[in-house]
Amino acid sequence: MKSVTLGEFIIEKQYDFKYATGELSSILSSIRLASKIVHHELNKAGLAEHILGAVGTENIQGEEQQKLDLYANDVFIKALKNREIVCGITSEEDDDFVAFDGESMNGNYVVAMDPLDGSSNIDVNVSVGTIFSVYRRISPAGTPVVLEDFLQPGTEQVAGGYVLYGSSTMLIYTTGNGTNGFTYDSSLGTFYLSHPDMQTSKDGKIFSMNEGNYNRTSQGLRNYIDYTKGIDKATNRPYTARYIGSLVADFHRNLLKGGVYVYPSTDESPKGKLRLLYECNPLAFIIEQAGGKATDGEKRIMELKPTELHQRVPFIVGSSNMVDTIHEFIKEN
Ligand code: AHM
Ligand code: MG
Repeated sequence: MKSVTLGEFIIEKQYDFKYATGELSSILSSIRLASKIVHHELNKAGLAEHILGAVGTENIQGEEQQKLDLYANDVFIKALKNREIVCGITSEEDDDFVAFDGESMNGNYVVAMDPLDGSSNIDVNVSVGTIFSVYRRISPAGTPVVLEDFLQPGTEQVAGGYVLYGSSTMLIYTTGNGTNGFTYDSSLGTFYLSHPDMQTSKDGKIFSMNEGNYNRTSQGLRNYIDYTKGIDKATNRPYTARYIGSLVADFHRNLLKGGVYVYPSTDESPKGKLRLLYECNPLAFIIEQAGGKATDGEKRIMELKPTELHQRVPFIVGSSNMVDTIHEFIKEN
C-alpha cells in the first residue's frame, strides 16, 4: 500500500473544502510543524531538569502552569502567526485572546487551542495532547480580530483535531469530511496516514470518568456508574473502567476501542471542568465525524453558543449508544 504523508493528504483534500483557497491547508501545515517541535521537546522532558516542574504562575483558571505548557503555547502561536493567514488565537494558557497585527490582520481564520492538555502528567511520563479548533472569522478581514470571532458555536468549525504525544505521536483531524489519523515517524520527521476514515463503534465497553467525583455528581449519573459495574451478558457488562486523567489519551483510546468519557457537572464545579472552545468542541467534531456523539448531558456540544473564552461545560463523549444510555439515566432523575 502506498504511504501517504500528512502533507500530501492535506493538499489532496484541499478541494473538498468549500473555500478551497489553500489557506486552511496552510494552517494545518503550521499545526503539523508546531506539533513536531513540541514532540521533540517533550521527548527530552525526562532528561531536562530545567524543563520539569511548575513555573510558579497560575493561568486564569487558577491552575499551576508548567514550563512545557508555556513552551508549547509559544511554539503554536509562532507557527500559526508565521503564515499570516490566522488573525488571532485563543489559548487555555492566555487570559485573553491574542490579536495578530500587521499582515495577519488580513487573515480569514481564528484558532482556539489547548497547547498542552494534561500537562500535570508530564512529570510522571504519561501521554499529553494538543487540541485545536479552526474557525473563519466573522469580523471583516483587515481589522483587528474581536471576541465574537471566537465565540462561535462548534458547528461553525472548519477544522478540529488533536495531537497525542503518546507511545507514538499522532495527529488526528477533521474538516467535516471524516476523521483521519496520522502517526509520526520521528526518524524521518514525517506524519503518515495510519488511520484513514476512523469510525468509532456504536456500542462500547469502556467507561472513563474520575470516579472520585462519584458523590459530587447527580443521582442519575451515579445510577449509571453503578449500572456500568452491573453483571449482565446481554449488555456486555460490567464495562471496563479506564481513566488516565489526560483527556486526549482517554478520548483517543475510546475512539479506537469504543467507550464513553464523562467529565460531569459536580457540586463543586456545576459546569464541569473542561472548556468548550478548545477542549470539547474540537473533540466533539472529531467524534461526530467518526460516528459518535458529544453532549453536555442534554444538548449537543457543537450547538452550544459560547458566551466566554474559557467557558466550561459538562462533557459526555464517545460511542453513540453509550451516550444515549447516560442521557436516559440522567432524565430519570
Ligand atoms: P488541564 O487542561 O489543566 O490539563 O486539565 C484538563 C485535564 C484533562 O486532560 C483531564 O481529562 C482532566 O483534566 C482530568 O481532571 P481530573 O484530575 O479532575 O480527573
Ligand atoms: Mg486542558
